[in-house]
Amino acid sequence: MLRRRDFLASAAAAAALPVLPAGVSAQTAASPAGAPRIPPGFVWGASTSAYQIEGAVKEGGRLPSIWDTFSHTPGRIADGTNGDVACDHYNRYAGDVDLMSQAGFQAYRFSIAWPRVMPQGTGPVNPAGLDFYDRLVDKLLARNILPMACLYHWDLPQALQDRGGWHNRDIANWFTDYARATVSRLGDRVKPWAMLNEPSVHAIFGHGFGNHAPGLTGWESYVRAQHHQNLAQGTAITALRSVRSDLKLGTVFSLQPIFPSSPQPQDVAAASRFDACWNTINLDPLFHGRYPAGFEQAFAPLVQANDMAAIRVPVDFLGVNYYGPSWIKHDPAAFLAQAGYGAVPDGTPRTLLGWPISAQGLTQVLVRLRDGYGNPTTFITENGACYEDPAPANGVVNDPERTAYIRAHLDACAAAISQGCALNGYFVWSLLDNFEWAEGKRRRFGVTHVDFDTLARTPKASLLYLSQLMRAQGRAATP
Ligand code: GCO
Repeated sequence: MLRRRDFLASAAAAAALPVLPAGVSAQTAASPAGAPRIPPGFVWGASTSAYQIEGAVKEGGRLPSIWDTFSHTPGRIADGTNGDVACDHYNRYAGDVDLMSQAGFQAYRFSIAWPRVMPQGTGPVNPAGLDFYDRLVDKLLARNILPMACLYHWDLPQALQDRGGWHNRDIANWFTDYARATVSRLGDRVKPWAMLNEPSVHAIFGHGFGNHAPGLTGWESYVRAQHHQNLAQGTAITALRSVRSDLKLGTVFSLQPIFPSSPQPQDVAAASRFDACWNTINLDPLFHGRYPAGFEQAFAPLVQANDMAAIRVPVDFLGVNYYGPSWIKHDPAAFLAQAGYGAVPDGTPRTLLGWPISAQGLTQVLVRLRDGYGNPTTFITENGACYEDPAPANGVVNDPERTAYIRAHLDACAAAISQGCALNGYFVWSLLDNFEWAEGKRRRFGVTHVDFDTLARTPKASLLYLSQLMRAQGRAATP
């Protein structure tokens, strides 16, 4: 566990390292001249998800989720690992909250594991499961960190998958019952609640490509999973409004600019279809009460009389997960509206996963929300990057590329705010190296290094950079 003195010692050591972007020293990083122009009142947070960090998959009455099943299926995870132990956050949460507090985070976005709270997915609540989140929330509040909970980050109880999962329309009610039980217990202390994490990504990868749990494939499967997530999200928001009046209810979408991989008309058209399937398949139903133009027919067999009204509900905030843009080409073999990943322009910087980097794209996404969706109150609920990190040395991991990535994206946040976008905060993905889904533990996104043998936590230079900024901004925010 990281103690305050160790943390400060690491910080001092890191300040001597050339970790900051060119022209920005450790001292100037936190100064008004060197820092992104983020206004006072901005919320600085860190983000995680349950299956990726908690471990303890058999403790406290938890039963398997679809990710337990999937990760234990040979060949599904690149390095053969699973989330059985992950970061053991279930048992080490107190140290992790201390770490956040020492770094200066003001908020923490985590997810609740449905299979802890309702192990069978429906029916009786498991008190021991909720007790864990009770302890976590109390610890956060004791450290003056605002909890933001997400009710679903892809870990569906396996028992519900066995009943059809997101293909079964009943899931709107199953999810709402689970949401109501969880919020009834924690809503006295947790106010911001996100319903779903990235429904389009869960539909595309989990129910279309099949490279994520539950490993289902094909267009029909994708459409069903997408519509029923939209419906569950709206139904739950409406139900939670009557649980308490002081809740802030929202949801989290992955949004990104989509570009055609060539000026050919068929690639331009494919990019537009992919944009619908990734971005507006979430945005249009929630904010406008309709599916994107050209997709109404595909969804028509599933949409019942009151569905679109149930989905179009007011939200108090929108969480935006942003990593980078995609370039798309026409691909007759692609299950997703014949749109597939195409060539990325030469010279485009990329992360270790090959994901193109464009900080400007983050500003574009927020401007799109401003112009097309009523400029909702937003938080960047995930932003971060995967790189090959060196081993810890002198109590720190030197990750200059991740630090530069974060800095550039904070500048993009500042640009969006200056253009009138209602952006209220930034949650870095992720607090900890974790179980990165199909990539397993070999791909790291953390601002804190986790040794998966000893489970020791070591700050990365990117965390120290953020810490400097947060402390400087925090001071600025305090009159
Ligand atoms: C997502 C998920 C996260 C991932 C992160 C990096 O955006 O895919 O919300 O759980 O770990 O994005 O891939």
